[in-house]
Amino acid sequence: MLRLFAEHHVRRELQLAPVWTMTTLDEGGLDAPVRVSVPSVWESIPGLRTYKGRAAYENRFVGGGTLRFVFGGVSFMAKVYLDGELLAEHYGAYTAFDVIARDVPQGEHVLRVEADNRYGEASALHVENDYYSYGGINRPVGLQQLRRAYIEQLRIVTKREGGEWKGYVTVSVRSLCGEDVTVSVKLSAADGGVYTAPVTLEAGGRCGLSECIELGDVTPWSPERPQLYLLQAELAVDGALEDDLIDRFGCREVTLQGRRLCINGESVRIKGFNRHEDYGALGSAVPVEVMTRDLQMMRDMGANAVRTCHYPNDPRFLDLCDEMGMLVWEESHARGLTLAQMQHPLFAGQTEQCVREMIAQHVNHPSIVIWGCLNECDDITPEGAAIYRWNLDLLRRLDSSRPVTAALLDRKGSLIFADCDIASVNLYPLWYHPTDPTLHVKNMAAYVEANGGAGKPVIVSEIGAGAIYGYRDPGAMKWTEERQAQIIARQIDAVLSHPDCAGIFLWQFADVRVDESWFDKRPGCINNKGVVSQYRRPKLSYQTVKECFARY
Ligand code: ADA
Repeated sequence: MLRLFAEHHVRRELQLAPVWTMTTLDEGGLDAPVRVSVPSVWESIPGLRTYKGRAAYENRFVGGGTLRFVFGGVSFMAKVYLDGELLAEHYGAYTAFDVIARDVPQGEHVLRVEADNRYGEASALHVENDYYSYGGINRPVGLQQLRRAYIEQLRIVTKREGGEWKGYVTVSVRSLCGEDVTVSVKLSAADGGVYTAPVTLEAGGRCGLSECIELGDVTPWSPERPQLYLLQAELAVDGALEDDLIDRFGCREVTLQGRRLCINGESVRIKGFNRHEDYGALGSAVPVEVMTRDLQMMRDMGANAVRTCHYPNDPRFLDLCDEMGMLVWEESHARGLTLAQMQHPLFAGQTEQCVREMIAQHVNHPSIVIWGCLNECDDITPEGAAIYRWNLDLLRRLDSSRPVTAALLDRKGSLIFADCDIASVNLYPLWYHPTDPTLHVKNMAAYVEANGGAGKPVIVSEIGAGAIYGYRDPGAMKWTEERQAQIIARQIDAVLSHPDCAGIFLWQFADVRVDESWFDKRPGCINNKGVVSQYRRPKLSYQTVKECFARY
């Protein structure tokens, strides 16, 4: 399942066998094919812990007609073949893509996916970094059978007007047949329902339909009461029911009032974590059990928010955030790129694709309250700032219902505070430099105020310290759990006691694997600033965070 609820009652879903045959294709791989369950990453196989290359995944299935293959995520370059014929290619591990094959004869077929995690000229965003770009089919795969037309996208924006909740819905329908047909959509959401007027859909074309639904007596979505509703779209083609798409939504409006983020007019103080999709040997193919537990642990520590650093997350994780009332800052993919890297010939296209896919795929999640982009890239040269502006504007153009921001490096000279709705900075006082956190936060907020961010909410988008799990010593030297706990306590107090700060995202929830080029700064090739280990064992700082968050 790609989501945590049924997306279709009408569209036929076929089952792919969960275990595929994987063959490595490059040097350093295995001598023979192996059977692997999907989703997974090949680094979970001991002999492939450091394999950088390609692997072919094959799955035999029985089916026919018009088939749609949906890939939740392939890390990080994919080629999809059906019976030996190349059907599609996709870049980027963290967004879904689909492939449609028409007139497939009924019978047995071979689906082959080549995943490739080699850095190089073809990749501007996946580069050697302070997290790991795993290889494999790291999110679920779906197979569906379509008919003459299908619903490609469903989007709802909820607004409270005159005391009543309304859902502004747009549906995009795509024709898969060779003649013109008449299509209409029945939309149901909460207590409301509406039929779109029939329109002619040209052979092979697309059309967009929009309607406003009066939602009736609904309970608004809030962190305390995360009430969700289903939005169901049923497509009639020449009067016959042929397809459907179901999504979930919540009724809520996100606004900025002065220096605060508000949900339905109520101000919230963000107490959050940065969380990478990474779980020990399972890498980025994080099971739903772990996602659920992660969120429960964050809640237990008193957190109400999570930042999906530094890329769009698995929609099942976002589904859980919707259900649990966790506020999400979701961002497109890019971390720590220099101007030269931002001027890579593929950078503009790959970032744009990631932003477009992220918003199209995740826009209905009520938990997402902030869109972000370009973590710690070049915001201090005119060229870099222009790229930031372009990305921030793209986010706004694609969705004007949420504030946009970017987590910036802690330094002087940013040119883009004025372009962000929220000013966000990553700080590491007492870890990378010995500055007192209260003074550092005060200076940072004053700097933001004087350099384009006047009056804006300020978020400390990262703050934290490292600790090697299990390394304890009363001397509390660097890398001990004691030292981490002491530093984090002072950092949280410094941020949350500052009147300009709308919130904090601690760096980070759990330890993660990093690329080997970071080995000298990251013991064990692990970024160990987690308050829990790679396998979610709490460090001393877990209790510290709980106590500090409880004070605010
Ligand atoms: C940065 C960056 C993170 C991580 C962190 C750290 O702010 O955004 O990805 O590298 O620092 O651990 O130093």
